Amino acid sequence: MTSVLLTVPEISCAHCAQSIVKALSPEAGVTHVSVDVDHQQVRLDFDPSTISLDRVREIMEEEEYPVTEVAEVAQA
Ligand SMILES: [Cu+2]
Repeated sequence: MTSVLLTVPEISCAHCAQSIVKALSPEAGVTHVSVDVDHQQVRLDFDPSTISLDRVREIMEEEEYPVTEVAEVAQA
C-alpha cells in the first residue's frame, strides 16, 4: 500500500472534491480517496501493483484536475 498527497490546483469547491472521489474510488487498487478543498490536495491510498501512479495522473487529467505535485506520505 502506498499513500500519496497529490497537489491539484484546479480544486476549488465541494463539487470538485465529489468529482475526484467519484473518478478515483471505483478504480481497482484504490483503497481510499479524500479531498482537502482548502489546501487543494488529494490524499490517495492505493496498491501500486494494481494501479500505477501514472494511471492515477491520467484519470485526473481526463477529469480536468491535473496533478502538479506528488508527495509520498509516510505510513503510520
Ligand atoms: Cu469545484
